[in-house]
Amino acid sequence: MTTFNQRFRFSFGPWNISEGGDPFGPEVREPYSHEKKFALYKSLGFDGVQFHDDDVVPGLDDLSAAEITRHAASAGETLNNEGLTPEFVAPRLWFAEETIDGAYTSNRQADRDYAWERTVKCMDIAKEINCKAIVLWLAREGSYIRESKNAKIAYERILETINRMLDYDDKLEIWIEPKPNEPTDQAYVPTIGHAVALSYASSDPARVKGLIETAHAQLAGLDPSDEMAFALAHGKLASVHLNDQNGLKYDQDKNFGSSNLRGAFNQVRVLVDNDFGKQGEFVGLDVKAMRTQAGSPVTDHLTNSRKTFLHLVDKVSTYDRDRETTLIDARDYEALELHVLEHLMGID
Ligand code: GLO
Ligand code: MG
Repeated sequence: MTTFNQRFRFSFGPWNISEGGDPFGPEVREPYSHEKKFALYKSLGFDGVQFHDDDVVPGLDDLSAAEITRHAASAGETLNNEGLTPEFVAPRLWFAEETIDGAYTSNRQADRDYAWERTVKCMDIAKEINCKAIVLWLAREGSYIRESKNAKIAYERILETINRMLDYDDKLEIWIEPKPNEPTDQAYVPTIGHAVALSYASSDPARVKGLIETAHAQLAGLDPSDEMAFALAHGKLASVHLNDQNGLKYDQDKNFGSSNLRGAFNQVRVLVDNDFGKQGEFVGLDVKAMRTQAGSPVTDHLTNSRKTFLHLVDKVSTYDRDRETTLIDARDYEALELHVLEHLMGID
């Protein structure tokens, strides 16, 4: 019997309801406005919205500070009316011409100036909509060819930006979302270990945390549940982007648990065992709809991933831990592995 644990709150970003365009072909579904997306959240079982800065204020590069504030205030009102919580705002530092070769780590001073101005706008927007965190997915902070940048200087620039942000606003938290590659060849801050090191090196470590995405850890060749455990051990797991990935290829954002159910079980287990969510953390799902899916809007990838998460919460609570202890004590890991697999297959 399914006994869903109600304490978890879920979130996603408007980009997770997409039209199916990929680098090889155009959109295949009708566009769906952000306002219409917000109206869907609650009925899909989601309470939190993740934003890019220009999801809140479209075209913000061409707007004055006053115009940005006005747009953000109205977006904040829409969220309030829908009863939704803005979980974070992320500066989109990978679209504009100034970010072609990176933002904070671009070799050009003018690009770095743009990146800082855009980050300030992002922080102002977050404040206006009552959002407590900025996510830094450092998309183009890395190199396409290794010799093009000085990595030591790049890391110093990232840390300097983090400190400037902490100075600019004394309440906001900064959550770093590590990823080892794509769109760059070698990304700076590829793992949560790098993010946590930056946190401790910063001027206010308590406000610098991490957001771990399943697929990003897998692309780095790491076990996502161990990455989460590392962040939890340092009190620095602010959020997650649960999804899945089938091997080392482009970032797939597959449905949670769809490729590696056992890996998903281990992620849910580490979150449940460490009370993730009890301080108000959201379970974020960064999943992408299949291009083959018809209709508008397509949302099954979100509801199915949420459902899988909750089924796995159930699996965690019904897992026979006494038997696990016995098998660990006997160091019979062959039997332990079968114990886990049988539990996942519903055989126990
Ligand atoms: C891409 C990232 C991206 C971020 C989002 C929020 O690989 O996962 O989707 O999560 O832009 O910063
Ligand atoms: Mg993500």
